[in-house]
Amino acid sequence: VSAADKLNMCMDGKHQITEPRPEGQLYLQCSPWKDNACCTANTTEEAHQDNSYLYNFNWNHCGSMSEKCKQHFIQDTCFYECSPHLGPWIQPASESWRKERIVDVPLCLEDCTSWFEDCKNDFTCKENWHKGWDWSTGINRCPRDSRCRPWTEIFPSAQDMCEKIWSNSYKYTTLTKDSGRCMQMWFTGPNPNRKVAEYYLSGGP
Ligand code: FOL
Repeated sequence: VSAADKLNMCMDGKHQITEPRPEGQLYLQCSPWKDNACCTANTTEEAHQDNSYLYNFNWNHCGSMSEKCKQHFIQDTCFYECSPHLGPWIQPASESWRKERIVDVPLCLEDCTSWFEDCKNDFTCKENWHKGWDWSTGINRCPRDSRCRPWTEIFPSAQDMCEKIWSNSYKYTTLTKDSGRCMQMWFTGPNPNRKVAEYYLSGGP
């Protein structure tokens, strides 16, 4: 894949489309990606549902997740499914459900810390949400050996959460949005992440 292509491409995941395209109807929290996206309108509607068909993933595996926490997981889903500027961080994946994944995407400090702050009073049972669930009922439940515990016992810091929850999809950074050198999960207006990808493709720090 050439550098020019890496600037605007979709990962070969479970739901992403082959090439980015405008999609006028993206739902609610995913609407910032409407001018150029790797997701469909259907995917973005599903992203806002509990136990959606995307991954049958149950946010409420330790009692119901707080609304403010859930908003960040919805935003993460929008970012993961819709982003056309993840090229520099796309790697082959070893899971059965996707051919490619993202690794070490430098996440802006504000997005990681606000996510952690809004979830830190919730409960969970696992630090890696990609693997090791009990799927016997069709949605993920905590396995017998993983009890529900306060969020901060599983994730002592924002860094732990952002990096570990999706097996290092994200890298924690102290870079702020105004740096132009970190990826933003939350933005309004034109996608600021294109320039960030451009920076990393042209050699980075
Ligand atoms: N968000 C971000 N930023 N990065 C991601 O990689 C990501 N991935 C998902 C959602 N948002 C993301 C997908 N989540 C399973 C669990 C979670 C999941 C997708 C699939 C799952 O089926 N886990 C099985 C193992 C399956 C396998 O590896 O073959 C399990 O053991 O629990």
